[in-house]
Amino acid sequence: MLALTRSTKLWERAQQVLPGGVNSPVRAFRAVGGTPPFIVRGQGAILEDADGNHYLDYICSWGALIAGHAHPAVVDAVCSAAAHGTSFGAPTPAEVELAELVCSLVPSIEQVRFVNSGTEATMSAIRLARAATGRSKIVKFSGCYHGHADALLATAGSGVLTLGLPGTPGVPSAVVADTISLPYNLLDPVRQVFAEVGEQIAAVIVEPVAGNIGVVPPEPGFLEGLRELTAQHGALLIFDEVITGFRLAPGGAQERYGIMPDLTCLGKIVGGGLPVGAYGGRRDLMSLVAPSGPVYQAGTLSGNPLAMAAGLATLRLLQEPGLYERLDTLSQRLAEGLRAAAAAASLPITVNQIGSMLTVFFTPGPVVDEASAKRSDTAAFARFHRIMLESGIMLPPSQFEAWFVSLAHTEADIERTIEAAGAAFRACMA
Ligand code: KE4
Repeated sequence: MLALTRSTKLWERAQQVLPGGVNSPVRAFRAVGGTPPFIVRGQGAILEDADGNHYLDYICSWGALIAGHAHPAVVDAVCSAAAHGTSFGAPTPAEVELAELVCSLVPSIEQVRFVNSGTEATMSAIRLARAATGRSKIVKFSGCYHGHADALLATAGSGVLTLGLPGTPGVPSAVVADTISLPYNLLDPVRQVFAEVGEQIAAVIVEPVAGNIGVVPPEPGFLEGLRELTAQHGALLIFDEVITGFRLAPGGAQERYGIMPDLTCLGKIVGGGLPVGAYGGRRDLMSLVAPSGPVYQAGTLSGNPLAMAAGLATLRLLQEPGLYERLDTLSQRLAEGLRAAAAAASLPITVNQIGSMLTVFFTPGPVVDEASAKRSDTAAFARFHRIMLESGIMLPPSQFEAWFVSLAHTEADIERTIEAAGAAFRACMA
């Protein structure tokens, strides 16, 4: 049994002063039960909690820490930047350097604007798409999560799906009236909607690989179909690559699948663990953003030197040849090992894995959209999560999230995880 004395005391204090004791719902362990360990430090792939327990980490700050925790290059860059001041509210060299690097890496991005979260990135991209097309309707996909901007909380994934929340309390129905939510991985409903109201659709926003249903890769032809339909009807295609950006390839999912969206949203890795989001795309679109154009969007701390330093250090680390192949190899081994361990325990699971992101669904599958993901046995997942935590392995506390492998994970970590999962699967079946 984990000793969580200090975490328990912190948890009691936290719930007095923070809603649900957290600053983001999924961290509260509501879906898996128990007291969330309070983390005091991370090093590489290892987290340490307030009671001195250590965990092999597959949350990786929900995907941001692809280089692992406290990577020396990132820490040095942030400390050096901090020594010269944390924010000036004025242009700085670092934001130009990071923007140039992002534009060189992401195929569709000719110009980029930094913001402070993935939510800000998608919210701004939607506003830009509506301004550029003069249209109001937005198509999204059930189970995909694009942050908590009002218009995008309809049938969202991640914490909304995890907690079974009605998607949009507090959001006036008028705000989501222009949001059309369709099943992921099906083109016919998209064709139907375009046939009916295509001239009113400003954009289709999609996670090119869904991470917030749990990991659900696009079926062959799905992304290509969205590209064709949006081009055919004068709507924009927005790739929300907050998770997949710089994870699935240097140029993200759009490089891996060879699809050019009109706008791309970024977050997580681009900030190296500090608060950075970004949206970018074709120059003719981005030139509409204030002050070069009329579409207003702003932010006091956007592009601040610390966050830019962390992002630059992280993206530069990812330039080393062979890193993405290593991440893919380790993650494929993990996925295969989990499948074999569950089969040995006669436990029907589905493991969806692509690049260094994966999810173990407690259902025979296949899992290709929100509806099939929701067939998962979330109680079994909760038992599995608890047993793995007791074994010193920190998994995302939700059936509907992605596990992430970082550059700090080793072959030995993967084998340890597979072995622990085998024991946990057997215990789940007992
Ligand atoms: P943030 O506003 O949390 O930086 O980004 C929102 C967002 C946008 N788009 C995608 C594809 C995302 O995955 C996210 C945020 N991801 C969740 C977990 N999958 C963040 C974890 C949390 O909410 O605490």
